[in-house]
Amino acid sequence: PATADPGQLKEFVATELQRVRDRSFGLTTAVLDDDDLTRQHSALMSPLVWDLAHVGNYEELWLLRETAGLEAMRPDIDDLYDAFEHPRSERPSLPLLSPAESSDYVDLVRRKVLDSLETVSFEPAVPLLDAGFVYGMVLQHEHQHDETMLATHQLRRGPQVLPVGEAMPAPRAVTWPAEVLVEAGEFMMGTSTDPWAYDNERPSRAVFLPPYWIDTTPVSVGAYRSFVEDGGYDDARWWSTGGWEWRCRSGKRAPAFWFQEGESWQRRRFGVVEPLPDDEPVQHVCWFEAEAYARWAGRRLPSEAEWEKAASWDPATGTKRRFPWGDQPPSAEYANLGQARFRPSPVGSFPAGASAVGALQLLGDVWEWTASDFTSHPGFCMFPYPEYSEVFFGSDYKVLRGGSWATDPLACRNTFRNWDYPIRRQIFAGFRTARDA
Ligand code: AVJ
Ligand code: FE
Repeated sequence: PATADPGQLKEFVATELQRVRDRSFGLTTAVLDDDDLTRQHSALMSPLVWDLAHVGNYEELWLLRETAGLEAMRPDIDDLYDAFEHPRSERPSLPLLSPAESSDYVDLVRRKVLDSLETVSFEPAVPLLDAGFVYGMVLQHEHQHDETMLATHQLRRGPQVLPVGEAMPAPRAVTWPAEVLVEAGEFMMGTSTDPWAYDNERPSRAVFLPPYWIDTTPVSVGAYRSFVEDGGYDDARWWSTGGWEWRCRSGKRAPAFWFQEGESWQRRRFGVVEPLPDDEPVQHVCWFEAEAYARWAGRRLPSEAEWEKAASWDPATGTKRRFPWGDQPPSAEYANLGQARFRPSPVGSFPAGASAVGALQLLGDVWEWTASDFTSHPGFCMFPYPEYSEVFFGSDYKVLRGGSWATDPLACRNTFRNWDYPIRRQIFAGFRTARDA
């Protein structure tokens, strides 16, 4: 939020609540019939109607019960929409609300939220309300589920219902250096001041890193295709033990949604088949594939500290930026975010979005796998509930940074941490590589 004034903050919250809800309906009831909304398109994903009612239930929990002190509207449905009660694979067989009931439920919750927003006070002394934190949490939650719904759309078979976006012309022919140098030194990692940052991003602390080189842009489809065509998937040398196990068990030979027709490579994207665009960042690769590519290229994945320093640290001034280009909010000139195009932009786009060290496309386009496990950072303090991040800490999940073309500007920043299993390919994830200097 750009303001500390409570009146303006409320106006901002109300506008953003409307904007995210338009987005959610635009991915569900506005484009799909009841059968499509209630079916499970992949065992990895919830039926879309589950996501819709789940965001309403989460909003009710945090904004109506916890914040406004209201009674549960539908105590009978809480269990159905608790992500920890039922794994995704079970969700289609639950007695879920129908699409019409779900949309009525989320509407009713929302009307009560807007009523209570009028009288709520953003008390700095109440951590949930300080700077409207709990509203920011609910807004980001719905945007995160909208991105998950887009991944479900990508897995769905059937005719196209989403805009696929025009192919973008290649960016002006500037030849960027392949990599940029980040000098040795301390930087401030994480944040203690960003009002809507999650617990896992806090607190801000000094981290020393030796010098390293990091790719100027994410790895392109063309570069990744060279790895595929060089027999990369048949050569155990490039793969970690876990990665080779995944490769053999899964039988995968290329990123998800790629296929070959004769000599030419195609991909399927939101129900449309199109030639594989060599100049886009590669997406739909798992962590094991990213790691294998990096080894083949004689490089490695950056740690999340290396990623964050390259994105956020201005060595000239010794200050941290909220976004790679500075503290100004994202716009079309800086980054490809917010499902504006339904695809990544060509590598080398957005020169105005460069970080202080000259790296491009750190925010938007594709999430970037890092070498790091999703662990707590020193000084971590769980807030406001352990199931957002604390229960996922450990060595099961790998950290992704930066946000994709499907991530809303409200739900990303230089310190934001995403995570997933190293075998997952349904998210809009690619990577860039690094090496010691
Ligand atoms: C932060 C994207 C990993 O989707 O599992 C949604 C976000 N948390 N509902 C997820 C989340 C609770 C989370 N990620
Ligand atoms: Fe959720």
